[in-house]
Amino acid sequence: MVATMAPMIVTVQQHILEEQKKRSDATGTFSWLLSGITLAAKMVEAKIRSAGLLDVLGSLGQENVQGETQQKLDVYANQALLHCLGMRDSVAALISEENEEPVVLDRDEKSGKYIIVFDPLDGSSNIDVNVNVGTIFSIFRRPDGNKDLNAAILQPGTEQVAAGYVVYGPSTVLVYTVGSGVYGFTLDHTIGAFVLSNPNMRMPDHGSYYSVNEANADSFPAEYQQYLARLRSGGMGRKYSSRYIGSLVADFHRTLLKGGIFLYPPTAKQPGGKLRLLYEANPLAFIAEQAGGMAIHGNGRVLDIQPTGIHQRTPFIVGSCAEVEELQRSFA
Ligand code: AHM
Ligand code: MG
Repeated sequence: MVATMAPMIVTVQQHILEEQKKRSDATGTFSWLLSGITLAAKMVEAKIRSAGLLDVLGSLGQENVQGETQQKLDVYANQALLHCLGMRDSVAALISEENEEPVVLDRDEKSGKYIIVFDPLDGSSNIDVNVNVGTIFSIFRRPDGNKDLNAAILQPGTEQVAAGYVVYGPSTVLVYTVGSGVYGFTLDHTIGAFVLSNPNMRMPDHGSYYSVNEANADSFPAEYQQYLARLRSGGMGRKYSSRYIGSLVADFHRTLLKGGIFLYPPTAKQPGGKLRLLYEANPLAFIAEQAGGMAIHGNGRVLDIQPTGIHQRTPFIVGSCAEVEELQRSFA
């Protein structure tokens, strides 16, 4: 009798190792570093799953550096990432949405090769109502011979060596890129591992959804208002529906899978945009481009912005080429 083999599974760790083998400078350091992110993600997901049972919902009554009230799970997620990544020798600095200043680790230049930027729990105002939230991360290499860590931290998005996000939804999904395509993994609780579920993810060339907080539309610049009117009227040759969760990772994940466009334009209240460049826009822009989509801040590419501060904000428009190019043309 011939034994039947179970279908082969590929865990995220195996996948990262395979990706690294394709590179001549592979030392295993990078995969060890990424394993810190997956470990923290599993800790956060376990806490979120038990959120209704334990006393982890709701606000801690403290404000973070953006002046937003910190949710308890925000604090837990931040500590999990700082702990899991801070223990890796290869990490020189950690930049979190929840910390005003970079966390600089005492590493020499040779071992401390990487700088990691993250939003530990994006969309956390949605937790109390059981809506998807996420973790977003981005990894930079510390330039060789660079002693000034502050300068090394403020690199444009084109210099990212890896980026990804975890969406804590009905399933927990991790999506990442190291600049050679985009891969998605679903957490399999039976074996406690992220398993490859979406190989070589591609954003459709166009889609049928637009995603924006329309309550702000009256204060968008004219180009955005006219563009949204064209989407609604069928003036772009198809009928669009609107979808807005208000949780960036979830809105982005849908846009990656289904196509269409997500916009957070400048508003009267936030003339420079609301979303943060380093740990929200840049990682998702890198993933979108790697999947064949586009990400702009108006008349230019998000990844080309030279950051001037770690918590800087930017207008953020991301999605399928057809929809994003159409908007970009209005700024020409
Ligand atoms: P947060 O980092 O404080 O959670 O804020 C970011 C969130 C994004 O997840 C989402 O895209 C956006 O804020 C929604 O903003 P708004 O409520 O203004 O539409
Ligand atoms: Mg955020």
